[in-house]
Amino acid sequence: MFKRAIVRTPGESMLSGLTTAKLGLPNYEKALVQHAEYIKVLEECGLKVSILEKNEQYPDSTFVEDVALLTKECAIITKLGTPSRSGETVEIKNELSDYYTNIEKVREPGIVEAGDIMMVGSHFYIGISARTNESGAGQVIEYLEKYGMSGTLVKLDKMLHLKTGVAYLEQNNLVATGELLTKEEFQNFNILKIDDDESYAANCVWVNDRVLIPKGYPKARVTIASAGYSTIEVEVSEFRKLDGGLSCLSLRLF
Ligand code: CIR
Repeated sequence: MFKRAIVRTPGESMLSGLTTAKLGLPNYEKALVQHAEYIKVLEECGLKVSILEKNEQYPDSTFVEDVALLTKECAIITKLGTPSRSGETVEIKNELSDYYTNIEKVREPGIVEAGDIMMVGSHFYIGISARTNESGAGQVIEYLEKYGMSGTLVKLDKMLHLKTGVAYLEQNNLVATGELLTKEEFQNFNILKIDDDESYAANCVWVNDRVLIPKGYPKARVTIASAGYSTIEVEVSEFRKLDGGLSCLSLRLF
């Protein structure tokens, strides 16, 4: 179960955030409303939410999930894989030191964004993508092993991050779409398939027996609800315009 979450209010500079989505510029006012709603939903799921101040210097800094991997035993500060985001990790260490005594850090030539890392109990699947390389993933696995956990690599061809297309919902249930449906590594899970036309909804999040899913993906919602989950829809259209999903907007702590 999660107890806390860390989020960061988006700054107006989000309008110049990185994107491949071709959905137009985000509307800042709408993004603020959606972000506030996201926080409310996390609170509804029983989490105490720490809200970091916006940081205009980093247009993508609202996507806090990428800056650290949080496990039950340690926090691992990542090394973001794109120059415009590389400074985002600097202040997170202070924030995490309130909750963790064991804080590790990925170093060059490694790059890792935690959107590429999916937790399944004490095992972590790490996507090798344009943002996470083998050196970075290898360092993460070493740290995990140091604290009695484990990790394996999953090579990605198309997705921005591993969790762009896959989400673990506990009880062996895995939501997946696109290239991740057929990965050998995932064939022992009960796969809940998300169709290509709703692939954005594959980035959903299990939070204390509820599943947060983006608003506007009815087939995905039925698929997840049919597996026995209570779903909560959250509107995140403005973050989607920057390739960001629901999971990217928070760091969840035990
Ligand atoms: C980026 O390209 O870095 C941001 N615009 C979106 C990051 C989304 N994060 C995630 O999927 N974990």
